[in-house]
Amino acid sequence: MSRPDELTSWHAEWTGLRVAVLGLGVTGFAAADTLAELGADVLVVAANAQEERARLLEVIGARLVQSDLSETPDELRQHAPELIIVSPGFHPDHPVLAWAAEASIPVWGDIELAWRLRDKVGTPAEWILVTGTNGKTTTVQLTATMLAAAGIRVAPCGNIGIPVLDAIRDPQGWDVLVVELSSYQLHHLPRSGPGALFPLSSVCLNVADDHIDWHGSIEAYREAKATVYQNTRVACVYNRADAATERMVQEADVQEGARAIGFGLGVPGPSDFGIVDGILCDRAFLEERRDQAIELTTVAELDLAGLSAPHMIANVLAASALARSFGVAPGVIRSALDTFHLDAHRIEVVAARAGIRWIDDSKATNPHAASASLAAYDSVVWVVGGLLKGVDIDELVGTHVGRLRGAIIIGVDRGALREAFRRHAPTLRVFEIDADDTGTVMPEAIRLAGELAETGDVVLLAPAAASMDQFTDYAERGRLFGEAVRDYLGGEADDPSASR
Ligand code: UMA
Repeated sequence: MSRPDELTSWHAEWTGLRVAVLGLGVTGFAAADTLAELGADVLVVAANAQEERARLLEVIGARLVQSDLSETPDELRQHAPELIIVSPGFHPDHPVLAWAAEASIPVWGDIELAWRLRDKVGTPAEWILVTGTNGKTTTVQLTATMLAAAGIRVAPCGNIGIPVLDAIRDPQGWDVLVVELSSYQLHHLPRSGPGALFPLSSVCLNVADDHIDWHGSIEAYREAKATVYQNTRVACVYNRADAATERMVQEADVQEGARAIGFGLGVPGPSDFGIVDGILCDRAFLEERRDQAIELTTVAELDLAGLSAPHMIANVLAASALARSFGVAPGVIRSALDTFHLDAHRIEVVAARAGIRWIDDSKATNPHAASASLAAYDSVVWVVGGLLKGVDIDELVGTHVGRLRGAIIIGVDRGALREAFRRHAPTLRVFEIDADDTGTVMPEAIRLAGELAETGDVVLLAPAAASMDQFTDYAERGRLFGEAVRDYLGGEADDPSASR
């Protein structure tokens, strides 16, 4: 056994361990900070390290090597690391990872490191894992809100933007961590051995084409996602409308007694969550033997909270299943949902005027998310495009062409979209924005959308693509969309909250 294998506790002997951390983003900094606190000898290697983080590394006593990492830097070789912690964004074929494999240096992701260190404060928290192509962050937030409403100390963390390593170092400790895991983070997780996770419950919400360029194939992407169910102890929650997720549960190596629990918009079978006559029901965690189903809430109530789009109801059902697996009472789930607010840029109505609603779903960064968004409306002027990340856009266009009044193509990968519209809707009015300047993309798109839209229409930003070609991130893309809409309407918008 190598030394790192034996390191399965915060209280183990980490002092002097030579560790290299790859990357100095949110994850890399949290890993370096944690390892420095443990007394390890930390070298951070990253391209384009942020100045503030580089300065903080000095304060905590970790060293930094800035390198484009096209090959393994000498300083890294000289450090002779016994362990490497890799940030999620590093491609599996990265030359430094190939070097580590050749030199038999163990490579862990931040999630594995956090799992091994989870006993820092008191009794370790239970972990609930959430992955899926779409809906992860919302489901994490819903689950955490439900648990918190029951008085449970809960931290949402992971890919949501809060490193799990920060959560496990909270001085008060937590009862439950609800951990959002990206396919990148899952790719780096071991399925067995000393670093394997044993979550209380887990869910893969759905799988559709995304991040194919990173994983290499849809099969590799699915395989990474399936890791979420490995060793689950209580509930493997899957999507009844997505057979791939059910198969993942069937094929996973779970703990004895773990149950497969389905969720879906139809009538639930035994051991499922679903809907009967507009009532969301739990048929899995029945409290009395004679109960047929437990009422959670109604579609009408979700509508009042802005949560009644079909994919949002699915997220609510999945989150309810996870919360129920930790024993949260149905009445608590209902009241938690009453006060829940969706984050910005997720089907956010930014303005409404003259019967036209302007909706920002900039978070729809892949075709699957955009499809769910489009399906919620009958007549749409669609603002679409950006970085397509190697996924096929043709089917999305073909599926929704009947509900389109027109389309505005933005972003760099316009060719595939142009071709899809030409094939599926040769008479549809389609405009392209050929702008180099970030500041002009949205104003131009909104002006054209305004020309196309008629009363009863929705102008929907659901790009089906990543934003980094022209914007810092999806949040900036959404913010600029909102600003352009408000400028275009000249301050005459109605109250958007009145027109969900
Ligand atoms: N770096 C290199 N070479 C590489 C890759 C990265 O040097 O080949 C360096 C960069 O210079 C930078 C650092 O690594 O110093 C960035 O690391 P990173 O890309 O892994 O990103 P972090 O800042 O650590 O943030 C990551 C997640 N990012 C990615 O997976 C790309 C964040 O998810 C997450 O919130 C955070 O950890 C905390 O867990 C973001 C994301 O876009 C939101 N996720 C993707 C998604 O949701 O689709 C997967």
